[in-house]
Amino acid sequence: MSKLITRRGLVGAFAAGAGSLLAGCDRLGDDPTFRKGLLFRGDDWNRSLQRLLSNRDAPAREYRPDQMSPVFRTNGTRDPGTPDYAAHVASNFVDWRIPVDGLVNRPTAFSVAQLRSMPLRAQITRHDCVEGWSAIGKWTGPRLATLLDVAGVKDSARYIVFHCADRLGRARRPYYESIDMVDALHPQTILALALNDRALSVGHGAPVRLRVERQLGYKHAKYVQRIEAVASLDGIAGGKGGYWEDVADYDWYAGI
Ligand SMILES: Nc1nc2c(c(=O)[nH]1)N[C@H]1C(S)=C(S)[C@@H](COP(=O)(O)O)O[C@H]1N2
Ligand SMILES: [Mo]
Repeated sequence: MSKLITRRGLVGAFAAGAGSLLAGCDRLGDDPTFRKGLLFRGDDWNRSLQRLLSNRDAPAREYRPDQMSPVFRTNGTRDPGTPDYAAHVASNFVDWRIPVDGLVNRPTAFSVAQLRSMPLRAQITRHDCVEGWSAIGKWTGPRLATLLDVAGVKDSARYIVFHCADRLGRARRPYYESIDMVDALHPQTILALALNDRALSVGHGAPVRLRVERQLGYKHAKYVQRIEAVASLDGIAGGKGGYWEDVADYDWYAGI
């Protein structure tokens, strides 16, 4: 979270002018977070200002089909490699279920078929990995917001955590990632079922992976097997909100 924290100084400096900025900004009127009145709730004040100043609602750039990369490489885990995952591959993920739980009113487990039957969004975006490569591809899937709506995410939820089916490193720690509600509800945040019009390959995170455009590659959790709404990241694994955040001190907010 270092970026959020380091921006606080900046945010404070702009606070005096924020009232007039807010008044002139109709765009906020459409936003569920703002409608719920979160904006003026003490602790969220800085976060909301930070969002306003950095324009966190802005869409990521989308590209034309002719700009798509001929090859989209894979990175990190290329196959979770467990007997359980192999069985799901063999049965084409018919029994794969993604529970959405934690701070929700109606915990719900979604099958891949259910996700496929939701309104789907397709977006051609650029993936940027910290290791120094990028690729442009077309991702298709339902918005995360749709699932959160079905499950009835509570107002007390501040983060959405993605628990993955793979384990990494010598310690075999499970991969996981998390995002805040600004990114969770963003229209381009989807649970991708397909890359370039084909069902996700094992290498790219079959059957379901997160796309959180405007953040770096490691935030895009592959092999999503559980989605949890939480008020704090403290109790989860190393407490820093993601596998790489825990083991290598990567920034939690990996904005591009
Ligand atoms: N579950 C899981 N998700 C993951 C990773 C991983 O190792 N495990 N690697 C991350 C990194 S660093 C990148 S760059 C992208 C790579 O996605 P791709 O293999 O589809 O190109 O996945 C991200 N999501
Ligand atoms: Mo990456």
